[in-house]
Amino acid sequence: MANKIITLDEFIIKRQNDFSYATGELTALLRDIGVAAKIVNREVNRAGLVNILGIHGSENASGEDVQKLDMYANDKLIECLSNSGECCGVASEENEDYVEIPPIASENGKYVVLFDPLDGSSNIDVNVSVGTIFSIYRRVSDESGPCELEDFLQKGVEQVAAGYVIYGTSTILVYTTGNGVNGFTLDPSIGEFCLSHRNIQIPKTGQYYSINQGYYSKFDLEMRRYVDNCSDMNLRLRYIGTMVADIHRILFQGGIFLYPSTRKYPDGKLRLLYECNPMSFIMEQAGGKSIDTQLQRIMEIKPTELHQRASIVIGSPQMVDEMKAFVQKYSASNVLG
Ligand code: AHM
Ligand code: MG
Repeated sequence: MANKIITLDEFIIKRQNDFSYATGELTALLRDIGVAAKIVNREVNRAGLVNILGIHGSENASGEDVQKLDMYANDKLIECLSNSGECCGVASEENEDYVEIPPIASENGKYVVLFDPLDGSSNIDVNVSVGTIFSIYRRVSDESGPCELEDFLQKGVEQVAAGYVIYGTSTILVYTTGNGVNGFTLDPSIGEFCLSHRNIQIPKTGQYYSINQGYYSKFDLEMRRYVDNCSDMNLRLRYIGTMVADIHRILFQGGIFLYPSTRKYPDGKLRLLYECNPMSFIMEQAGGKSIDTQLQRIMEIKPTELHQRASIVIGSPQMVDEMKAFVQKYSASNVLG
């Protein structure tokens, strides 16, 4: 007998009890994100037709303004998250400041959602995978009023859910609520995300390393030595330039992804709140590890601003431990001369 298909909506409802508040609020939020992901997916798949339908910033055939895809994704997420009344505010990589969401039926939402609407935007125009990353926190400010900055500046360990969508050869949504990680593949024929990867576990070690090696001369000495070591060990280098896609590979096949500090980005390039924390929550829930190049656990960093950047080393637990030991040993031998 064929396996029964479990849709994302069914799964979210079934697993509602995994979540400590278990009131259905988070369920509604995750469903909103699922809807936004389907809409963004449709547009990403039409991106190649942009020259027929009109170029960004111009008018399309129907006389409407054609938006840049990342702004389109941004607007759709905000629109969908405003629907259920569970969310009192959102912060996005595309917006300077956070956006308050007005209450529905005069009840303020209990959650805030942070996201990178379209990660890997340099890959959009060339038909290479892009993604959406999201992170959900329970608000800490008084529920009788609008959301406040402190709701967004929480440590990654406070996340109640996080996930990503990869718009690749197929579209997959992966998420966690702190009880393991599951993946859902979009079946375009029925327009539903269907459970395809149950309880994802990252291999303890792997053959891949992923870093923009073009910046080699701009890395710190320890990082250059570490990269040399990866090459000496005959690890395979893979770098797509979309964090979601590079980490997706590593999650399934094992390996390590690094975006260290460079001369241009002394604190790293990737955003702590929109990229590093959610991907770290997923990775840790799948048995992996995630630290910065100061060897601090990413999810324990206290954010001080919305667009804060962080360096990141994330992936198979053994490989992150080896990287840490390598850097510690190398820095110690430098001190000793
Ligand atoms: P974006 O959110 O503006 O797309 O930037 C983030 C992306 C990541 O997806 C990726 O890992 C990184 O930037 C690539 O940067 P670089 O081109 O410096 O290697
Ligand atoms: Mg990004």
